[in-house]
Amino acid sequence: MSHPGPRTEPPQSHASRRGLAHRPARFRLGAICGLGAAAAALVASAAAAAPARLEVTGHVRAAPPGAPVMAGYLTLRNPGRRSVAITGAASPAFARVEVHRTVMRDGVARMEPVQRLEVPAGGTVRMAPGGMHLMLIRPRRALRPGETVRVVLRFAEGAEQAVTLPVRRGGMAGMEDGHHHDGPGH
Ligand SMILES: [Cu+2]
Repeated sequence: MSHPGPRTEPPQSHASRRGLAHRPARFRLGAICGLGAAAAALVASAAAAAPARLEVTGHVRAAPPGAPVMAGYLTLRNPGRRSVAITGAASPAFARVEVHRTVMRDGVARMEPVQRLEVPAGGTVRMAPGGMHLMLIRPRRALRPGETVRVVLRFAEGAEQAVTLPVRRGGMAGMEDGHHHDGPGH
């Protein structure tokens, strides 16, 4: 499995960026800033107003500066009576966030996206190196141990929950840490 990395960014995003530059700058910028603020407010209010579905602890593992990806590990406990499914995640500190799992295939460890992570009623799902993890793709700036990262988890029914994770140095580096894993030879 592969996810778009820095080298595989769809050409359309360059095209649309170029397209924007040709339109009336003042109007466009206003529209974009307005949209951004509205979207941020929506995320904030949704995360604040909705009761938390899961009890979440965890951390983001520190990576060398310049690393294109970082790995986060969550423990997700569902105290409710209904199963909760995570179908997406995002963070203001990263271009993209995906849920991945590391699997062995033909004797080779590979990572693949998890589209739907089910936390059963009364159950706990633990992410761990070599297994499930949050793949935090393209940090917007270097994150040092001691800093925190805000991650918003998106659930199947559309609700969201924000969690704040500390950046921590952690044990031995796994294959999730600090290097890109698209295609062969990377
Ligand atoms: Cu991964």
